[in-house]
Amino acid sequence: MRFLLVDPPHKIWTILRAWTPSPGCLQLLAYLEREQFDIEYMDCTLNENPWRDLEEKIRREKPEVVGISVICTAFVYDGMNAANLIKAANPKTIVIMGGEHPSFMAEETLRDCPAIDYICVGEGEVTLTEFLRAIEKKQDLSKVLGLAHLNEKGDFVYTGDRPFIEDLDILPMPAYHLAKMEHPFVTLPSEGRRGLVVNFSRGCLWDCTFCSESAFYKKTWRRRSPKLIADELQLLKEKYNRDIFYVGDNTFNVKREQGIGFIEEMLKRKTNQHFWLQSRADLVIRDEDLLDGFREAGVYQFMMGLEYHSDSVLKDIKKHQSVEQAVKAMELLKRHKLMVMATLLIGHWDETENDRTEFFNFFGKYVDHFGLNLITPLPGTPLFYQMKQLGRIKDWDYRNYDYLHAVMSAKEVEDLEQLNLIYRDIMRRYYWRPREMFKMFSSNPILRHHHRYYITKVAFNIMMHEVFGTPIWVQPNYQEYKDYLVERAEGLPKALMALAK
Ligand code: B12
Ligand code: SF4
Repeated sequence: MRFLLVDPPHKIWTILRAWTPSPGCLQLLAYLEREQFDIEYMDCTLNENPWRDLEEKIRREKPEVVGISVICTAFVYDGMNAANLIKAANPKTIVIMGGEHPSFMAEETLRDCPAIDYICVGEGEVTLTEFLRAIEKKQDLSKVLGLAHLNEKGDFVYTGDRPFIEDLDILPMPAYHLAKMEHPFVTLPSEGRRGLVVNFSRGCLWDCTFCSESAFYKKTWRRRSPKLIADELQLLKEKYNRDIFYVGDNTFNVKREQGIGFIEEMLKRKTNQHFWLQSRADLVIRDEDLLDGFREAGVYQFMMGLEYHSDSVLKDIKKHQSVEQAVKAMELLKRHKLMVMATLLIGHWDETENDRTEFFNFFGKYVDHFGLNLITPLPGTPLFYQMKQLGRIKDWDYRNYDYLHAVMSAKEVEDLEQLNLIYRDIMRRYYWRPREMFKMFSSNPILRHHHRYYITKVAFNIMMHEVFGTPIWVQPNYQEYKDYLVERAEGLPKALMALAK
């Protein structure tokens, strides 16, 4: 039986003009490969003609089952469009979708897009394996946990929660050999080195109200052991020439031992690779004595969700962290010559202009990288249900659920476009300050490169767009699905046009 896993056509990560094969997809593929399925992977974003190539592949090869991965809410329409195209190209193909958003919104997604036959709710490896085996042997799918679908009467059916894999070390090495590792988008802009996004753990033990990861993994945390992490990194160095990484783990050092193990392994391997890790302020403080070790092991930056400059907001979003801890963690990182990236949230309900000025002055003083976001009620999170009930969600177009667009109003700012302008204005004020300009000449090569890249490529492009109306950069191979349908109008069923999102 042939199984094709599709990462549908997306816009690449505009901020860095980069892309990465989804670590979750590569993990799924490796698992299926070990189970000896006949598998293939299509990361459409990297194709010359993403929609056409997908359609032609389905027509030509007619895989029995196609899996579609949707890891961000903002990508869900891309996934639905892909499902519609696949069904139009071969109605017999069974389509299963997986990922965070469809897991949380299974019924809504199935009803919105009848071309999706099943949704895998939660972690995919075991559910997908059992699903494919059951299809192969024509067995009863109701026994496969973690599956959602609509029955003949149109009722929503869910087979029940699939328990998490207890030990992530049983998973094979992600299937990098199936990814287009040499594609020019697959990197991170960083001082002549080739980068990649990797992932070594799942979940987090905290429960910040806006966090979809904590909700997806039900406040649990599991990790690959440091030896396997180091094996993966070594493979990436030796076979794929990768030496700089954004480690996507939500909270890398939930347990102190994870940090200690990582440092020991990386010092032993001497691969001369560099890492940007994510953590929390309280954990950075707890592991102060490990910070030099982290640096020597190749870590150059910690990204922390510091979110806001006031304890009342931190309490409101259940950060379980104080402003004092944020300051201490930033100072410690600086003292140990590690860079500070803060992810921050504006657009809170009670926020005033004065709050935003204080916010800007507070974080502007400390951080090397300013990860500004607009608070977003991601489906599945406590914030989503809270805001839905309060009627504060004003934009239901999931494309805008990317932290860069306002989708909820605030008490003083009803208009979402106004909030978007406020966001852009803070970003502009931050990056056009002399302090940030000087970073383009910093003696720290990574900081220098980031700021040169960000200011000359991204900020300058946006400024030219705003002042002279020149187009915002878009990747050359990106095509809106609607435009593809127009191009193909003659050859596709008319009804498909109406479904384009
Ligand atoms: C890699 C990554 C990316 C890559 C995208 C890679 C890709 N090909 O899609 C890059 C770096 C480009 C990226 C960008 C963004 N990202 Co991102 N990213 C991640 C990251 C770090 C890892 C994802 C991952 O692999 N996880 C590990 C695997 C094991 O989990 P998984 O992907 O959920 O997959 C499992 C299941 O969901 C399921 N499954 C998944 N697919 C399928 C398919 C089938 C058929 C089946 C059966 C099962 C299944 O099985 C998998 C294995 O168990 C996560 C954070 C995290 N730690 O997860 C954020 C995350 C997914 N990103 C997020 C966001 C918001 C973004 C941005 C929108 C942010 C921004 N403003 O820049 C951008 C948008 C991109 C763009 N076009 O501009 C959010 C999504 C939240 C949400 N619910 O929408 C996350 C969760 C981070 C966060 N906590 O905020 N991202
Ligand atoms: S600490 Fe970070 S990963 Fe953990 S729940 Fe909060 S936002 Fe999510």
